[in-house]
Amino acid sequence: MTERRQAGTDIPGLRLYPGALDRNGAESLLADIVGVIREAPLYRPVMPRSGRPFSVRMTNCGKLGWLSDRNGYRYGERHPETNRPWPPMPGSVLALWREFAGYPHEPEACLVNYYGPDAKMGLHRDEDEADFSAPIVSISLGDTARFRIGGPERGGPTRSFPLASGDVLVLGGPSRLYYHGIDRLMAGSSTLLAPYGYVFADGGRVNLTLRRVTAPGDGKT
Ligand code: MD3
Ligand code: FE
Repeated sequence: MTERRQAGTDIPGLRLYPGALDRNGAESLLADIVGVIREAPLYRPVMPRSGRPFSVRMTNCGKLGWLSDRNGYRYGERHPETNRPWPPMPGSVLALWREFAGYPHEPEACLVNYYGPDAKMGLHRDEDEADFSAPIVSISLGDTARFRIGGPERGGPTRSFPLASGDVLVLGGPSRLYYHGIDRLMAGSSTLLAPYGYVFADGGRVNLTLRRVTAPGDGKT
């Protein structure tokens, strides 16, 4: 029998764990994230300079949160609208980092992206962190998305594969700095978000990205 190759395994440092979370695991993680959103509401960032709104809404948990506004991209300690510190990372989120990151320091940021049925994210690199030796761990919840990844240069060849609810994707090594984005959602492909219609109107997808931001060893983290 020919072994089916797992999507993306030829991208150096990328590891995909399809269905790493089962339905119960995904439900319980999502409940924890709804708790985060209660403390730190989803808001709509805008692009630097142009002020053009993102189609994705965002919030964060952990010590640091990723922000975008007219002044640029950066990490900060407070929610831009409530001005309160980000809520702590739930234990369920920390446990996923410890299981999948293979990195001996705690994550400092968990960016929560919410995609309504028509949201997408253009090709970009994650380069606002001071430590690229740590991987990024991504967890997908809800509707399946078509994920696109290229290489280290803008304009190079890209390929795409689906990210479904419960999938964990780890971006380490060279892939940590590759261009990537979300083309579109397969709207209605999951019922996971349905109980939270007051938070996520029309279903959609939640993606968590767990990150190191600062170089480790300068504190006790
Ligand atoms: C590949 N998020 O938040 S997750 C982002 O589905 C982001 O919300 C997408 O890109 C989302 O910055 C993609 C998968 C992912 C995350 C980080 C990466 C892929 C990556 C960093 C480098 C290369
Ligand atoms: Fe990204």
